[in-house]
Amino acid sequence: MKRSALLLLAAITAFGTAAFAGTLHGKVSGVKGVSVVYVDTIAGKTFPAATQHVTIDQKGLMFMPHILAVQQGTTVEFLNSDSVAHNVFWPSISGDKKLGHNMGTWPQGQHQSFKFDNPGIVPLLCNVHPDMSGYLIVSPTPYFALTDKTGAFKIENVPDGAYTVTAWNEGAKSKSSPVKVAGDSTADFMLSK
Ligand SMILES: [Cu+2]
Repeated sequence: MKRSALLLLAAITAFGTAAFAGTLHGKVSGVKGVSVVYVDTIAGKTFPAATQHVTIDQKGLMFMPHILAVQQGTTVEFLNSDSVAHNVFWPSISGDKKLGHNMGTWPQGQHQSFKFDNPGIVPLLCNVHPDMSGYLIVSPTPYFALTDKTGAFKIENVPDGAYTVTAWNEGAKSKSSPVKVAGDSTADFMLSK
């Protein structure tokens, strides 16, 4: 009797860990180019600190990549690969000017690092070259993805639950929607200016 109860408990536990997460996929439409989709802040939930470093290059008078998404707390290394000096600054994060910052200006082959502890949309600019722009999306959760050029996205391994999911595109207003994840789930977004 006791042994069968233990076996049942083991079976439930094994089934539970396998079943309580899924892939969230869908499509962002109404816009051109790459969009970013991320699960917004989850009340009462924290995540292991992001230890990964990522690089944004300034090459050919462009930010490369033009759009990058990272988890909150990630350190970004801003590299200059051009023969001219570049600057990196952002006037705000998600419109909050208090979070604006100027990294300074540096020559070819050098880089400067910044740890992004505040989530939000970081519009990257260079005050030497007004035509240069890039976007860093700092996601408050590890559940984020870039879309492909058709707008399709896939966020893997999202635990079952009710979330607010936000879709961002540089040419449109961001949109946030309540999304219920139960195993493999879908969420579609229609963005407009
Ligand atoms: Cu520049």
